[in-house]
Amino acid sequence: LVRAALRSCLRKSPPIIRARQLHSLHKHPQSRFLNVSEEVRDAVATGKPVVALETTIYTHGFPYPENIALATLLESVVRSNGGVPATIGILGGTAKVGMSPEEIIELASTAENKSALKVSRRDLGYICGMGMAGKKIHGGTTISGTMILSELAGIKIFGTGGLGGVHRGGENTMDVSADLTELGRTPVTVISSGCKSFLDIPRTLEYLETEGVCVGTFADGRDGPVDFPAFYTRDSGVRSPRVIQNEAEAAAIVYAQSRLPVTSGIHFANPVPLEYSVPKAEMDLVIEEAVRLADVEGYRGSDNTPFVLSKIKELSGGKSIIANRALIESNVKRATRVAVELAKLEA
Ligand code: PSU
Ligand code: MN
Repeated sequence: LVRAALRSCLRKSPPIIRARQLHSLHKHPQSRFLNVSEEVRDAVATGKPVVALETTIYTHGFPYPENIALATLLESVVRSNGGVPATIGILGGTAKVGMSPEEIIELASTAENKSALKVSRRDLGYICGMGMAGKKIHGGTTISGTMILSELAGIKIFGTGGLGGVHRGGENTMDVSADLTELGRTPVTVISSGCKSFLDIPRTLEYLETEGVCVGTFADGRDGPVDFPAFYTRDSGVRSPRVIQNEAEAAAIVYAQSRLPVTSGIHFANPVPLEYSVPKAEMDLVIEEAVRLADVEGYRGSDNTPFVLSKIKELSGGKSIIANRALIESNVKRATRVAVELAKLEA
């Protein structure tokens, strides 16, 4: 009787079943809502360094056709540094991890008529469900949306431009990017150039601490305290909680955290390359004006970030676009090197 009870107990053992189901999800992540390319599936299964790339920067950030040139550049940066790129977005209500060049062109082309949705955690069920109901919508995934899909596909490293944050006045509006809560709950490492200073950077860092997110900034041999970068500029006036020197240190942190019962994400900030940094005072003026216009014209909620970004572009001329492209490229290269170091540790 005891043996029979034990046997039935074992059979029901939920943690083991759950672990197996999770494992099989990573091995066979396909479903009617999620499509992972064969190349990415194979790379994940064989421990190759895979780097996730988001698509909101193409649908809501860069204009067409520069966005397609950027997407192509970023994929080639990953490959030439020894990684496998996984561009992630939504096509007709299906989440795609590892989009083909044709799929990227189809999604990026929506920038012309702004027909794609900006997809963060709250929008994933909506856009996939609408696809099932016959309304095929395309979507560019934000950092939050891209992290969820990366994790489902077994991808641990993700390189992009800038992180969302607590908006100025967020203590009243409660406009806090879903990127921050996602970093608190999803074990993916995001490498970006920090956040643009149209956001409240001190409150953003406080929020990330509360969410349990490790935040470190690459110093590359610089001594002394290092600022958490403010996208176009290396200084934000706010110290980075942690400083790391190189990709090997970053990978060791990712590896250690994955072996500990800590399931939050990690953010490594990569300061803009010096030769492309825009003087802070110059950028501050532009940003003040962009934030003022958003307020006057009533751009709130998820429309706020794209509006402010487009005004910054307009007011700073081509300069911000050049810096933007240079820093994304540098972040994606950095992300690939971290993924390569991590693959060595996991081999
Ligand atoms: N910040 C930038 N560039 C961007 C974004 C933020 O400097 O392209 C995009 C990213 O996709 C990010 C999203 O995940 O905006 C955050 O939007 P929101 O602030 O509405 O959460
Ligand atoms: Mn918001």
